[in-house]
Amino acid sequence: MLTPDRRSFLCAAGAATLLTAVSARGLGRAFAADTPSGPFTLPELPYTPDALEPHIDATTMGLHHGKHHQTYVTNLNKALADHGDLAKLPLEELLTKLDEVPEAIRTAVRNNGGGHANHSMFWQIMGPPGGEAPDGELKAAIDSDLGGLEKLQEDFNAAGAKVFGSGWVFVTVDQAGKLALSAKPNQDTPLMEGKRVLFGNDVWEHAYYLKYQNKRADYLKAWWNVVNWKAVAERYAAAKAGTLKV
Ligand code: MN3
Repeated sequence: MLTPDRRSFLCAAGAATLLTAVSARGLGRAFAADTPSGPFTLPELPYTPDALEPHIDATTMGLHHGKHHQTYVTNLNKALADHGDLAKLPLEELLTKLDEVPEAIRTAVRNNGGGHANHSMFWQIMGPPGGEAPDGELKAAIDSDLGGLEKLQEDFNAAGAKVFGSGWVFVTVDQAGKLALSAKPNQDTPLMEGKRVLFGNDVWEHAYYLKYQNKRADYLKAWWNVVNWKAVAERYAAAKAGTLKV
C-alpha cells in the first residue's frame, strides 16, 4: 500500500505530466488521453470532398469520411487498446481471426474493423466523373465472370437494393483473377472469409441520404459515374500478384 507521502508525490507528478501535456499538445488532446491515436489511422481522401459532385455531394463526403469513417477508426483503436498482440496485426489479417478475438471486444472489432477496411477501399475506388471504362484484363474478367459491364451493373444494383437496412455490395477477386458478386450486412466484408475485395459500394443511408433520401436505387445507379476504373484495375493487378490488402 502507498504511504501518504508517496501518494501525494505521485499526484504531483501526475499533475505535472498533465500540465506538460496540456501546454505541449493543447487542452483537447490532454482530455483525450483514453482515446488512443493508433495503431489504425484515417487515410486521407485521394481527392477533395466535392470531386464526386454532382453524383455524391461534398457534404455527404465530408461527413462520411471525416466523421463516420473516423469513428470506426477511433472505436477500433479503443477496442484494441489493451490487446497489443491483436493491435499489431494488419487489418485484413485481424478480420480473418475474429474467432480468436476475446468475446468482450469481438463485436466492436468486427463492426469497426470491418468499417475501417470497407471505407479505406471505398475512397480508393472512386474518383471524379468522366473516367475511363474498364479495359484489358479487367474488362475480360468482367465479361467472362460477370456477364459484361451492363450485366454486372444490373446485378450489383439489384443486390444493393435488396440489402435490408445497412450493408455493402462487393465484387470479390481471387488470386487467379476470378470475380464474384457478394452482398454483406452492416460492416461485414468478404475479408472476414479470407477473400479479397476488388471494389464495393456502401449502401448505408449515411452514404446517400442527404442527396437521395429514400431513393437508394437512384444512388446505386448514379454511383457508377464515380467508379475509378483505373484504380480498380490497379487493385485487380495487385490481387493477382497477391499484394492486395483491404
Ligand atoms: Mn459508410
